[in-house]
Amino acid sequence: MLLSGSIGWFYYIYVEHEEQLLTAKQYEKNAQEIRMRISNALLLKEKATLGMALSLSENNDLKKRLKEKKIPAHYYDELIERYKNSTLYKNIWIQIVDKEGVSLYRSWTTHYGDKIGKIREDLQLVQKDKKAAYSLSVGRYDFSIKAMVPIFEKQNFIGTIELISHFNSIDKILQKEKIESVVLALPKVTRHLKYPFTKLFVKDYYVANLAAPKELLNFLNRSNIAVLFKKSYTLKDGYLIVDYPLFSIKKSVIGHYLAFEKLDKIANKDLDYFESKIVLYILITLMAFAGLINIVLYYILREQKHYYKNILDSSNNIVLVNNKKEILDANKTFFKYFSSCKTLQEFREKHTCICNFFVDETGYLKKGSEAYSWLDYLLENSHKHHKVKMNIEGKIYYFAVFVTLISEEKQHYSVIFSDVTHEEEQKQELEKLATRDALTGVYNRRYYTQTIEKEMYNAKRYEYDLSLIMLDIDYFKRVNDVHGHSVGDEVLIVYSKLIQSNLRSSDIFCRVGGEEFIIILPHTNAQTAKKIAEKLRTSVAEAHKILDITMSFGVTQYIYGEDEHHLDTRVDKALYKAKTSGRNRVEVE
Ligand code: GH3
Ligand code: MG
Ligand code: MG
Repeated sequence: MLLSGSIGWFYYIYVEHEEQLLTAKQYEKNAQEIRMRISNALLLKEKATLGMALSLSENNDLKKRLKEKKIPAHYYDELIERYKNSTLYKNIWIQIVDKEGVSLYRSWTTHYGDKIGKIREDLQLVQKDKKAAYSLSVGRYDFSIKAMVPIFEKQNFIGTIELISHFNSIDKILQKEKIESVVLALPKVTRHLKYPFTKLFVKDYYVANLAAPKELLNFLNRSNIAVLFKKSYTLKDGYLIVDYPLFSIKKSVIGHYLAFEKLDKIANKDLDYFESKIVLYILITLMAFAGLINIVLYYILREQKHYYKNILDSSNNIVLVNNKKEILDANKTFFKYFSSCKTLQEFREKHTCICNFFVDETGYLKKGSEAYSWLDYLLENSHKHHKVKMNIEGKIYYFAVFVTLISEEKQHYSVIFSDVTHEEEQKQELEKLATRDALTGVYNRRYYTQTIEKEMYNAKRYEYDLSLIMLDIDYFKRVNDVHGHSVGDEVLIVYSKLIQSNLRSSDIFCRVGGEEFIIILPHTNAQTAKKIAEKLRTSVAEAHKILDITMSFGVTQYIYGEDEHHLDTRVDKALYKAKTSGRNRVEVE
């Protein structure tokens, strides 16, 4: 009694505790990943801007003008344009500062002549050390990423060139992963701003990224912001909020990169981890229990049969004593499940084997044949863990099964079935969450990536055609802008239903981005896929649901042996072609 009570208690405490621990671990893992992304994006940007600043610092005309302390407004526009065209960075600004720290030229304004060196400690340091550096800092105009390079003429220090870029591009990189950003400058530096570039503020904090979503700014206005900086991550308003402190060149915190990831996106809990923990726990309890049974049976089986019966009856698990042919004994719990039978005798008369209740499904124990039964299989694979799905009187149960030999001579075994229905259902729910998109219910990007790989492998191996259709709503941004985000969401839901209803059961429909979808079509060539896409296109264009919308479609067929990247690029290209040649079209590549 005491034993099974404590096992049951241990069970619930353990699993519940594990679940909480798991969720916390998952959040921590996501938070770390996000911080890594921010850090990488910043580093890349800093290095690139530094490279550009270095090349500019060698410009002779610039040196000459710097010495003369006269650079006309917009003088370097053309040069900057050239940089923009030949690099990935479309938003760069330059500032040229003389050796006294006076700004002589700013590419974004005609204001100059102020002593910027006074408020910018990063600039002071470069002027003093005469070494190139990159930093994050707040000046009169913005909180941004800066690369500063000292300029020399014949060994003499004559000034500094500074290349500036914004957090916007980093924000964009993160957005691709569905992570929203709000970049804040602390109040103590925000006060340096005279002409704030974004004109966005929350409380006394300057917002340094133009695309900071309004709803998040409203949320921050309502929140105690400083609390967010104290924790590795915060869960609030359906978001996982991750803080990445931004340091000045002197290593003091001057701002914070706050990343927001929707919690429903993180439904992808680490299933394997979850499962292995449950199984481990089951194995430990069952082994302990089975071991105990062995000992009990060994010593007192004959003399004190009632004693061992008591122990077994008090267990929450079904405990059976079997030989290879039939059940010889069963504890009370057995009759809780098989309640239509009052005695073992009755059960044996009605059912030849408990295995008749097994549901034959992959991942679960099978009934086997007379020559090689489920019990044989269990005995031969006792090092593995086993689960069985049973349909008992119309109700589905899942059990972990454990078998142990109790008498070699008689070939008696004890078989324990431990009910794990709750855990299995929870796992299945998690699995569903992990593969389905929360808004539309269609498969998500994670599922797409897993599936396309498998489909490509099978198509090549069994030599069948495989095609992809990529679709994207036309001018969807306008829908959001004009009618609001919730109408946009509604459109996504209704139209993905419409698409799904037009597909065959073998087609796999996935939402791979905001309003981008991919359909995997096994056993389909490009010609047929094009016809299907054309059918989808007309049914969308003629649906008139919520709003009149159209979609553009890209179609491509898998070429045996190519990798996923090539396939994705081609279907993307086809979609791009459909977009650029007028939208509401199907294009094949
Ligand atoms: P195009 O014809 O070139 O595709 O134009 P577009 O306006 O559709 O351009 P784009 O594909 O770049 O726009 C995607 C927009 O989709 C941006 C974003 O506001 C919106 N969006 C992305 N995900 C969601 C979502 O889950 N809900 C809503 N309502 N809007 C979303
Ligand atoms: Mg679009
Ligand atoms: Mg799009």
